[in-house]
Amino acid sequence: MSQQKENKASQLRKMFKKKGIIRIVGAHDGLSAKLVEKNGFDGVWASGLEISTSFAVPDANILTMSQYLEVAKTMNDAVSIPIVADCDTGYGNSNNVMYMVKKYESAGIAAVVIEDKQFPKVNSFIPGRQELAPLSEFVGKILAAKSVQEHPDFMVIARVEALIAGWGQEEALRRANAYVDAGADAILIHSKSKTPDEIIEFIHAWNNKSPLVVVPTTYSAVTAEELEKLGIKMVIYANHGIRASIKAMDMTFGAIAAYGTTKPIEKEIASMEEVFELQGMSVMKLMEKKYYRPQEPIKVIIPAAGSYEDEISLKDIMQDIPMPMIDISGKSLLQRQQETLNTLSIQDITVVGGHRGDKIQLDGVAVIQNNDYKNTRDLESIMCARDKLEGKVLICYSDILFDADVIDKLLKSMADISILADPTYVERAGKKPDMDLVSAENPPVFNKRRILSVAKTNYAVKIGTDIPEEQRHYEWTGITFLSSAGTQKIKDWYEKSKIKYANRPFHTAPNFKQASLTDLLQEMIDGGEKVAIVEITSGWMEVHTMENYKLSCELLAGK
Ligand code: SPV
Ligand code: MG
Repeated sequence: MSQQKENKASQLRKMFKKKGIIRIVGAHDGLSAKLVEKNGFDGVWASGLEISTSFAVPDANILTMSQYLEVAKTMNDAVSIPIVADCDTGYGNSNNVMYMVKKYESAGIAAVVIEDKQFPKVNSFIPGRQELAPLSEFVGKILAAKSVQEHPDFMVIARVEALIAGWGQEEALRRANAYVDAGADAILIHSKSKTPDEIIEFIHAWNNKSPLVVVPTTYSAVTAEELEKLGIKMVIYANHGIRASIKAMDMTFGAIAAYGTTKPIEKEIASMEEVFELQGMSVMKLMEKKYYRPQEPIKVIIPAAGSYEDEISLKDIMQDIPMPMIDISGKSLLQRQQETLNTLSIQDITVVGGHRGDKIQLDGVAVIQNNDYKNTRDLESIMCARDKLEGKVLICYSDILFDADVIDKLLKSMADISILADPTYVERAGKKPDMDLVSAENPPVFNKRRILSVAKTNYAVKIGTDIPEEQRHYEWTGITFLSSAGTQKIKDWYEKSKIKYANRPFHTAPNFKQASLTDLLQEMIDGGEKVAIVEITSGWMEVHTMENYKLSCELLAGK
């Protein structure tokens, strides 16, 4: 846990107790508040005028309390300096004031300022309708506000609008006195005069009865130093942020409209680096290094070295084209595989070529050559991509088309080694003698033509082309998923078996060099490793024969 930070109300209180003037600046969102802090000011004024303007509505209580509060909260979250919130008249009567104080204080706002005008107020610089509330009513609001605050350092500042409304010095003093007597922590004496004269007159008469706050919007020539000398405790530059941004945006948009390009104004506006810095991107990056544990990326290995010489129907097309590059209705098979994998955020794809491997090319796909492809089969091709056999790996044959959801289902498997298998092979069995089949610990449950997935994890007992008829439960799709531990196991068993079976038949292979992945998996199963079956009944097809090829072209036409 981070160290307990000082309450912002206490932070502000300390400033009020210390010597020197407090300077705060108006803002209307997290960004403008951050710029106030960046420039070294003591606090942020959550200005009613700025917030209203940012919504493009008049500063006349058009927005609701919760809208103002939401923005004040955003500002408070964006900065480490205190927020002094402009709460207009308190959004109603004393009941509304009590609710407002509770909400603002619990949101971490250091102080609220309420003004003694009638609800709904209008901005003090709008001529006409500057109606003051009766003194006693406003005293009631201050008493109400002070009665509900939780922390003694939270401040309620009373804003006297008598000079704005033209009621004169005497009324201003009468009110200020009454408000401080009711418990106000400071008085904001507001003026729309072009000079500070009436403020100075008030200060002298006030005689430091409580801290004074001013908003020198109309008497802007006065300096903070002069105000400090006069005894002012806090000065609010109330609306300069929004006015500056209006001008900057308007000029920028006008220039873009006029030039038809943003080039001439690029140097006039904040760079993207400044934008990122203000967002807190550099802090986020630091935190990311510390805490972010990204999902381990999945690598894909596609063994694609074979020439399909034994597949008479494809022999002609395959003579000059490797399987990954075969065109399926306008896109190569590999591109279709890549697009599907990319939808699952899988980008790291390596193809191991052999026969016409020079022709395998696709942006974003790495290609490795199995130079001994004529004497080897897919296991050796997979091992050519040894560098990629690290962490989570998906191994997929080059002649398989698949839907993203079946891969997604496979990737959810918690087993170290998982194969994607289809039990509906029964209907297609017999058509292809070299079909890779799987015999399972728990055969799939058939009820007429409906199939139930076996609920618990099912494991392969046998895998390969040589499974006796009565034990054939699934067709293997040619797709395998390995966890990090699974990848390590594959490598370990490969090395072990290579020595053990050198120049000897290896399951269905006449020798180890000509082994398939299924031979290695069978060796592993026999040695006690678990190969989990992830069952699917659709969402994949192989492009293994001319018949398959034509069907895939038909199915994917226009896609
Ligand atoms: C505000 O910023 O909303 C104020 C100060 O109330 S002023 O607009 O100067 O009255
Ligand atoms: Mg205001």
